[in-house]
Order: sequence, then structure tokens, then C-alpha cells
Amino acid sequence: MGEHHHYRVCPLCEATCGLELTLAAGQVTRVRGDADDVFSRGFICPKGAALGELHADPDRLRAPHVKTATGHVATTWEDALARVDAGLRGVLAAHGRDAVAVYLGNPNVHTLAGQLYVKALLRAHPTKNLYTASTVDQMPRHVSSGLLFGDPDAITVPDLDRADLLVVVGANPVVSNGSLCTAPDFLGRLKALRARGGRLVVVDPRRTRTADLADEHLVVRPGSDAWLLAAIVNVLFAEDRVRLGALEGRVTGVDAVRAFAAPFTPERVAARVGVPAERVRALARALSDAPRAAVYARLGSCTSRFGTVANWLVDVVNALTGNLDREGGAMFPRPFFRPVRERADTAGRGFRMGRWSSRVRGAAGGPARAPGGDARRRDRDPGRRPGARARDHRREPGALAAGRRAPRARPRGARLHGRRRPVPERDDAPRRRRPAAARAARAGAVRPRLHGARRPERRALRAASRAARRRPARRGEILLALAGILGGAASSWRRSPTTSSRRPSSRASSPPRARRSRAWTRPRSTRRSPRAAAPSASSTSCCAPAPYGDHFGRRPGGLTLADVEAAPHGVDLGPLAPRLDEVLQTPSGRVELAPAVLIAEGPVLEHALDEPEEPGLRLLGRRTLRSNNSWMHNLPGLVSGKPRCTLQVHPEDAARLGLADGASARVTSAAGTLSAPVEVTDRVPVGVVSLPHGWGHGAPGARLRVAAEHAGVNLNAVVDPEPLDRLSGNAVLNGVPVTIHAE
Ligand SMILES: Nc1nc2c(c(=O)[nH]1)N[C@H]1C(S)=C(S)[C@@H](COP(=O)(O)OP(=O)(O)OC[C@H]3O[C@@H](n4cnc5c(=O)[nH]c(N)nc54)[C@H](O)[C@@H]3O)O[C@H]1N2
Ligand SMILES: Nc1nc2c(c(=O)[nH]1)N[C@H]1C(S)=C(S)[C@@H](COP(=O)(O)OP(=O)(O)OC[C@H]3O[C@@H](n4cnc5c(=O)[nH]c(N)nc54)[C@H](O)[C@@H]3O)O[C@H]1N2
Ligand code: SF4
Ligand SMILES: [Mo]
Repeated sequence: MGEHHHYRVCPLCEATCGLELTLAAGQVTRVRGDADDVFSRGFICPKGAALGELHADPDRLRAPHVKTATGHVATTWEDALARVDAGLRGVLAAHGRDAVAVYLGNPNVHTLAGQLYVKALLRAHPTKNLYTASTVDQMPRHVSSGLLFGDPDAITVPDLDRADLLVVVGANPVVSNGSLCTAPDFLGRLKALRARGGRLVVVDPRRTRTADLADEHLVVRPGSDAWLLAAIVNVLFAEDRVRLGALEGRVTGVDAVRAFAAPFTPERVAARVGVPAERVRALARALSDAPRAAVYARLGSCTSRFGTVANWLVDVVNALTGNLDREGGAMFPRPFFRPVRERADTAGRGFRMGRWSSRVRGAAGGPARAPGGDARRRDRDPGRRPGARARDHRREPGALAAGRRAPRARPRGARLHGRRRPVPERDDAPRRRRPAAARAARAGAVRPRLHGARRPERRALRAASRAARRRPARRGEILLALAGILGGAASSWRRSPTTSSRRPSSRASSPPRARRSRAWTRPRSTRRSPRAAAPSASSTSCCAPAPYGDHFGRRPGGLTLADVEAAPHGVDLGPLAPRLDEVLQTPSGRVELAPAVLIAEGPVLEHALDEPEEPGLRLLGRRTLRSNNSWMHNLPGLVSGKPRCTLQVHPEDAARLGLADGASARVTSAAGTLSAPVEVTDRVPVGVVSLPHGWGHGAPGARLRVAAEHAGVNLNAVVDPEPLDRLSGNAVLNGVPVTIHAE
């Protein structure tokens, strides 16, 4: 049998690299970067290259499992869904829809099915108790964007390919491949920046691989970004360096920002930030002098107590230096799937915060509008609650999870093990779901893989579909079936999930197995493919009504799905362009640089400067090139080599604490304790230790044989779930105070 090549988009991370898959005899025999891909140009990382191995992993679950007295047992999807239906129906009837919480894990945002059908599920089941990985990740960014621009999804990305100065705060894109900045081959782009005479500054407590590349590395104390950025703003005003550029007249609140920053002189914050005042001042001057500069902040800036303040100040600095919405600065990408809004001016409804608080512990809700939500449906959009507190729902009657490994993803996740769960949960099932790329390549099961880079640094639109679409992707079917169940459409999901919410079945009371109910697993010509479903599941998700689309023929020359399908290596939509007026939805119709809730944080931030720091070392997480949060650890090709789940300790701390390289250390925090092997290294500064997250595969019942041999420990066993970023409810995952003892 001959070889076939298929072009797909890697579903593992935001870089969205184009892949060339080689198939022979139904097996993926090779995965390479697609050299002709308009966006990634052949780049691939070790995880993408391992997709074939992931596809073939014998431990990957290929069927749903139900929990029995003797452990988890494989079953059919019909049976699994019938049980979910039976279990949830009772809970919904007795306690109402808020009794069923939903947790959405990270992979949902990397597949077409996730993007389309999760929306359908949430619309069918608008529970207040929605938890997502966003609140252990990027919620501060959404809140600050909501307040500044009126849209929590209006997230600026650095224009990497044209910037002269890039300041990276709390991100390690050389390893993570970038986040909230879709840019395949981030490393290559950073090298290109330097090669054209640009400068790279990295702000990170650890000497990361990105820091290795930088012209300057500011080794900050964990959790201190808000002070550093406030001091930069302070210098911009004090030295009369504020230049709004094209933003002149389109911004409110400049004076309030000046007053906010007044107390935070570089001298005042130096000790707390851990960087001498002169270097802070020099960075502010460099940002103001550079022809085109961008501050880019990510995970490390979000997972701290002042995460929202820090993320707000990032765009404040971008605005005050004239770099917001400017080429080479911090720009707004134009996603292919958002509708074009016809409107007379830039004013909108703005953004409200926290509508409810948790019934269980009074935790603040997330923003009123869920990221990814559509402005027009604000009132029905359930918003998000702190993922760090999802475990509160174990005390409540129902919980449903999609695409998550929450126990390892959330603070104190370890505690979830062994808890009784009310329904056979989906999170047990998908431990090794087929990667979309490899899966899409299976002959006969190909569906369009429309992939518009989520927040592209350069926009690209790609479809990877060659064959006719015979049936919806399994992922989509499952999500629609769950939507049918949760939407109270009785058992109609058995007939056809795509229509279930409109056609409740009258046979709901008959025993599930007695019915002929395999329609949803069997392709039918009447069934709609994701492509056909797209306009109804989400009117924004098909290319026709979207910004580049032909608007069903009304805009000749616009893109059609056929154009996209005819370009297996992608359609290049050109470089980023200024588009602030399209983005703004604030009540004033301007960039509201000084939202009251953020200005009110000034005294809190100032007071915190003088608070004595908690004693102990500070624990940081880290990502490694061959992991993807909690997964990819069951692949021999990725997990072999030096142990990666090590506790990095600076040589001076190691000597002081009597810790030898390779020996075991006990790490204790207010939340818990764990043991890990020590790696003595100056990649971490004195006073800071680091352990990667996503490990701890030795839990009873786990059936990942390779991962179990390299189990590692779960960092989140010692991450305290109590502290949250006040304004966004984001978990404080980094800078955890710990004590360490040799064992
Ligand atoms: N290989 C790999 N790639 C991944 C992932 C993975 O697990 N593995 N995960 C994916 C996901 S879900 C995401 S969200 C992205 C995240 O991608 P990034 O945002 O690049 O996140 P990290 O690589 O964790 O880098 C965060 C950095 O912040 C630093 N840091 C910690 N605390 C502070 C602080 O208070 N201030 C400052 N300035 N820095 C701090 C840490 O030392 C770390 O180097 O990566 C994605 N890509
Ligand atoms: N201490 C600490 N904790 C962290 C972080 C940190 O930096 N430090 N990072 C946080 C971040 S940024 C994030 S995003 C979260 C991630 O938290 P989660 O999203 O909960 O974790 P992942 O490991 O990405 O979980 C992915 C799971 O989904 C499965 N999966 C893959 N594809 C599919 C699919 O198509 N369908 C379904 N149903 N399942 C699928 C995978 O096999 C895996 O089990 O972790 C957070 N936790
Ligand atoms: S960088 Fe991300 S998208 Fe690219 S190959 Fe690696 S995992 Fe896949
Ligand atoms: Mo994430």
C-alpha cells in the first residue's frame, strides 16, 4: 500500500504549526513540519513530531469507560451517554441546572469541535458554575482587556516580526511556543528580531531559555510585575516621555494613570522587585526611545496576586509609548471567525465584572462576559468562576468535565483523588483521545480542519480537508449529545444530537439499551457535518460571514470555504494592521486607560509594598519542551532521558539547606507537602525554587504505563487554592512560599 500525505494543523498548542502527515497502511508513519505552510513554514516541535506516537499509544483510551466496583471498564458511547443521561436527569430535576458544573480544559480551544460545540453545550446548559482553565491561566488578561477596550477578548499581541524592542514579562515562549500570541517558531522570530538589530528584554525570576537569548534579563522577585510596570509608567510621566501617537484623542484617563503611578518610583519599588532603580529607569527609557516596541506579558504575570493590575499596566505602557495598535507594537489580531460589526461609532456596552459569588465559599465570579462569548448574547453567557475553586463543587450534586486533567491543573488538585463522583465523568474517558491531526488523517473520517490562528501574530487561515465529510467529528457528536442531555432534551441525543434540542423524544422513559439508538455514531446523509453546522452552532465560525469571507456572495472577492479548502498549506491574510476602532466597545468609545476598579487598587498595591514578605523560599512552576501540561508523558520518545520533574534549587540555597543534587527534598507549604529529587542549578536565583507542573502520574487507578514509570510529583499538591488575583479570581500558582528539608 502506498504512502499518502495529509496536511493538517497541530492541535497541541497555540502555535498551530502546519503538519505533513505520512500515512501508510492506516498508520501514521511520519509527522513533519509542512515546509509550504504559509504561517509556520516547516517549523515543528518535539511534541508535534510525536503525534504519530500519541496516536498509536496503546494506553490511549479508544472507548469511554464507566466506573464499577472493580475499577473502570470500557463500554460503548451509547451506554456511557445513557448513564450520563440517567444520572444527570435526576440531578437536574432535583436541584436545577446550577447543580451541574462544567469544567472546560485547555484542549477545547485547540480543535474546531471544541470551539463550535462547547458553545452549543454551554448554550444548552447555561450553568452559573462554569469553570475553565482560563482562571488558572489568563483571566487577568481578559479582565484588563474588558476594562480597557470593552471586550475581554480584545487581547493585544506583540507584532514580533516588526518590533525593534520586545519586552517579555513572565513568559518563556522558546519552550511554551507562545501563548495569547499565536506565532509558530517563536524562537526563530526572536532570533530574527535580534538579527535585524532589535532588542529582547526578558523579565523572569528564572534564567529561562528565552532569557538565554535576551539582550537583557531582569531577574525579578516572583509576583512583583505590577510594581515594576507601575514604576515604568511612573518614569514615563516623570520624564515627560508620554507619547500617545495615533492614540491621541482616543484615550481617556491619562491623568488618573499618572496619579496612580505617582507613588511607585523605581527607587521605591527596587527592593521589592529585586531590580536596581537604574535598570528600571533604563527600561522605561528604552521603551520610550525605541521606534517600535511592545511589552508582551503572559502566564507568570497572571498567576499572582496583582495579576490584573500587572496585565492592565502592560497595555498602559504600550499605550503611553505610542505602541498600542501600531505596527511593530502591540496589535489586535483580526480573527477570521469573529463577525464584522456594522456600527456607527466605537462606543459599546462595555464590560462588567463578577455577577455572582460562589455558593460554597463566596469566591468572586469571573467577568460577567465569558471570554469567547459574543457581545450580543451577553446576558446568556455564563461567565467563568475561579478554576482554583472548582473543587468546591465536589460538595455539590453534579460535575461534568471536558478535556481536562483538573487534578493536576488546579491548586491542591491532589485532593480530588478518591472523591466520589456523581456520574461517570468524561474526564476519565479522554485521557488519551486521538489527536485531531492524526485522527483527521484516517481515511474516510476526514472533516474540515478549519484553523484560523486564534490570536495570530501574522494572520493565516488554513483548512485541511481533502475528502468528503461523511460525518461530524466524534468530538463534536459527543459534545452535542451532552448538550442534548443537559438541555433537557430527554433522550433525543440518541437519534441525532444535531437536532436534539429541537426535537425532544417521547421515549425518554424506556430503558436506554432497549432502544435502537446508534444514530449518532452512524453517519447519515441527513446529518450535518461540522461545516454545515457551523453557521448555526455559531454564526461566526464559518468563513462566509467572517471578516475575510465573501458574505454568502455579497462581497465578491471575499474568501469562500472552497478557497480555503483549495489551499492545503493555508491562506496568508497578510500582516497585522491597526484596527482599534473595530475593537473598541467601551461606553466612552475610547480606550479607557483608567478603569475605576484598577485605579482603586493603587493604595492596595502601595500598601503591599511595605508588607513584610512571608518567610521561606518561593516556588515557581515551569514548562518543559516535551510536555503539554499534564499530557504527553506516556510517550517513550518524549519522556525518556534525564528526569524532568526535578526541584531546581540554587547552589547557595542547596548548600545552606544541605541538599545534594539528585537527593530527595521535602517541600512544604501552607497547602500541603511533597517530595521531589533536587537539581542544583543556577537557572533559579537564590530564594527561588522550581518544579514543573503536570506531573504526578502515580495515582492509584491511573493506566498510563510509561507515565507511571516516570511519575514525578504533582506540583499543585503544594499550591494553596486560597490566594487569588483579587480582580479576576485567577489562581496564584507561582511564588508559593515553601520550606524545604533534605530527606
Ligand atoms: N512545552 C510546553 N508548551 C506549552 C505548555 C506546556 O505545558 N508545555 N502549556 C501551554 C499552555 S496551557 C500555556 S498557558 C502556555 C504558557 O506559556 P508561557 O506564558 O510562556 O508560560 P511559561 O512557559 O509557564 O512561562 C512563564 C514564565 O513566568 C515566570 N514567572 C513565574 N512567576 C513570575 C512572576 O511573578 N513574574 C514574572 N515576570 N515571571 C514569572 C516563570 O519562571 C516562567 O518562565 O504554554 C503552552 N505551551
Ligand atoms: N502549578 C501550575 N498549575 C497549572 C499551570 C501552571 O503553570 N502551574 N498551568 C495552568 C494552565 S495555563 C492550564 S491551561 C491548565 C491546563 O489544565 P487542563 O486543561 O485541565 O490540563 P491538560 O493537561 O491540558 O489536560 C488535557 C487533558 O485533555 C485530554 N484531551 C486532549 N485532547 C482532548 C480532546 O479533544 N477531548 C477531550 N475531551 N480531552 C482531550 C488530554 O489527554 C488530557 O488528559 O493547567 C494549569 N495548571
Ligand atoms: S509548537 Fe505547538 S503547534 Fe507547533 S508542533 Fe509543537 S505542539 Fe504542535
Ligand atoms: Mo494554559
